[in-house]
Amino acid sequence: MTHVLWLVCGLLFCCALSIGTEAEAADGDFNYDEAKVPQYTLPDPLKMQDGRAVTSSEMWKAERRPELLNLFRSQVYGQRPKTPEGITYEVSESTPADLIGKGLRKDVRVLAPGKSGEPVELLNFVLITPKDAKQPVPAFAGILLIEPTLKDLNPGRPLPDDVGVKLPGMKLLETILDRGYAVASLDPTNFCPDDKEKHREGVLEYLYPHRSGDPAAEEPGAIATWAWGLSRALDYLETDRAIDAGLVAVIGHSRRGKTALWAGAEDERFALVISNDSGCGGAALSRRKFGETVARINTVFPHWFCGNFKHYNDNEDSLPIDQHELVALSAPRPVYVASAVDDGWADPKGEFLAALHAEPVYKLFGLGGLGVSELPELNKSVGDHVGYHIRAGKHALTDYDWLFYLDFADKHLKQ
Ligand code: GTR
Repeated sequence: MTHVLWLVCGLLFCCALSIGTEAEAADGDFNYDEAKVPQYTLPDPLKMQDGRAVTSSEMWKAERRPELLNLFRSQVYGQRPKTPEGITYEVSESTPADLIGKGLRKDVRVLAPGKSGEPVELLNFVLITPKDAKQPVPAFAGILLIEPTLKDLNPGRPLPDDVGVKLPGMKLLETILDRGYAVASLDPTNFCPDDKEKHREGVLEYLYPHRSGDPAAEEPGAIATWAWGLSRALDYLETDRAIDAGLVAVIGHSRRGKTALWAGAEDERFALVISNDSGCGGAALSRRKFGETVARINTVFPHWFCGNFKHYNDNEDSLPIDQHELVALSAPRPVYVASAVDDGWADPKGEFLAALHAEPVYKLFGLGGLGVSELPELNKSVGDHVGYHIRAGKHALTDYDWLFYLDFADKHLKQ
């Protein structure tokens, strides 16, 4: 079936839930005019800080990648939280009636020893696997709200109201399962609440009980903490025989799209990386200052990034990195960046350019990038190891986006 037909189906099922309002800050202080984008020079991903050229994939892996990763850790997202000893899992299995026999659900609690040795929950996630799979399956992992399943099966459990991403209805979930993928969705509510006052009340309180306030200089912010949580979910997936843990794509939308990119940068076990409408601090180039800016994001969400990132408020040109190098940290694994045309706040063109300027790193590995140098037409997926599309419509993760991601995953994970 073509994508167009799928789009029509998607509309008919009326599943896609936009979270446009969450991301729209219609405010005269922000630039939405391409003519007013300042002149800027991007750091060269293939130039070491000491000026040496990166001339081989070996040198990228041994020298430049670690250098960039450290710069993003110390200047943008914060250092990786430490992983405690003695992690165990508690898994409860159920067969959701609303998946019409297609899916098996596991609720996984990741536990670590508390003060007096008793296990305490660090995080929890839901895993839905295709029920009749004959062999371990690839999976998508992210902070994704599998709303119908959670709501129907856990009537007593409140839905995180700020997750924003909804696997839009059972039709999509069925499609994902029918195409042979599992889905793992981390719940940030208690793990690392998306709240500037409360973000420490979960795992950060457990790991660093004497700290408080906004993240200090290189301390992990919420994005780094969520990304770390996705790695802990992946640790579990490595133990689950239903999953082929070498074939797990990390995916996310908006703030969860920023998280997916950072999770993929930090943890090379993720085989594929997908960022949907991730915007500022995600795929969008900071130096363009189009839509949301570094100063704005650090002011409204002071808990997302490390303290040092605030030095770049209204000072983007002094960043030692830009977000094309975050996209490049996925290399040589396939990476997909997507935008929505009415999502100016996230700077679709800046997202595209970050994907484009990640290409030289893929070339170093002999891999193809986008294959185009201008924004492609609407609703058309381009690219080889770097994928991209710009969808008609608003800020959202829709069925339509998912169908491109499924195709991209089929191409790269199912050879
Ligand atoms: C907005 C924020 C964006 C984006 C969005 C979302 O308010 O400014 O960076 O992450 O939220 O997560 O929906």
